[in-house]
Amino acid sequence: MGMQTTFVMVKPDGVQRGLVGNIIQRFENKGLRLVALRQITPSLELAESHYAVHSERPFYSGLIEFITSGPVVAMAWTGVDAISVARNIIGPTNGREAAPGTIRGDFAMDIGHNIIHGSDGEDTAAFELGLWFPEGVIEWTRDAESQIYE
Ligand code: DAT
Ligand code: MG
Repeated sequence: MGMQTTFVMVKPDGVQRGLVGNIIQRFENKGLRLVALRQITPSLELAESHYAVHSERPFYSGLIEFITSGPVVAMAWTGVDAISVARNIIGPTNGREAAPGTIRGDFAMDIGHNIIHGSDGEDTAAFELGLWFPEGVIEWTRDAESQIYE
């Protein structure tokens, strides 16, 4: 158990369906802390780097075509065990098998168009954060009380 930062991305289907706000709300509600946020239509190069681990899979070309088809919202979230916590919020890959209450369980009916990506381990998270946020993330801690009064 320890503090981790994980990479999360709302895919083009999630952006087009207007689910970005709902998705961010779930991570905030859980207690994770948003440390980076960026909307971008991924270049072919960025998409291929991100999904390089799947380059030999039969679905790879469709996956690249999908992820470069429009804007995505890339985020970094920090918290204790943030990688597995985020994966639990997201749910398993196939939306039809994902339990209600998870993002994929609530919003997805497909395995490819499954709304959201989350890093699957520490090495993956480090790689993906460096890829999408080469400038690094924002160092901050929450202190709501001091913001309520001037
Ligand atoms: P996850 O996104 O749950 O970590 P993954 O890493 O195995 O899943 O696969 C990456 C993405 O590739 C996944 O979100 C959707 C797509 N994908 C995976 N398996 C697929 C399949 N059998 N057919 C079509 N797309 C698939
Ligand atoms: Mg994965």
